[in-house]
Amino acid sequence: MKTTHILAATLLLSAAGQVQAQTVVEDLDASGGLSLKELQAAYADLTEEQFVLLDTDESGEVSLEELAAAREAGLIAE
Ligand SMILES: [Ca+2]
Repeated sequence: MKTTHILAATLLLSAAGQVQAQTVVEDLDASGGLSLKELQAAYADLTEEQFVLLDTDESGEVSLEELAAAREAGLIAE
C-alpha cells in the first residue's frame, strides 16, 4: 500500500517537470519554419549570430528539426 502511494507521487512530479521544461516556439506566420523574430518571441536573448548557427541548412529559417537538434546539442534552452 505504502509503495503504491510513493510511486504515484513520483509519476506526478516527473510529469510536472516535463511540462515546465519545454519552451513553446510558435510559427506565427505559418511559413513552416521559424524566423529570428518568432524564435525571439520565445527566446528573448537569442542573437542573430545564434540564429545563423541554428539554421544549419542556411535556409533562412529554423525548422523544427533544426530546433530539436540545437536543443539536443545544448545550443539553446529546452
Ligand atoms: Ca533552416
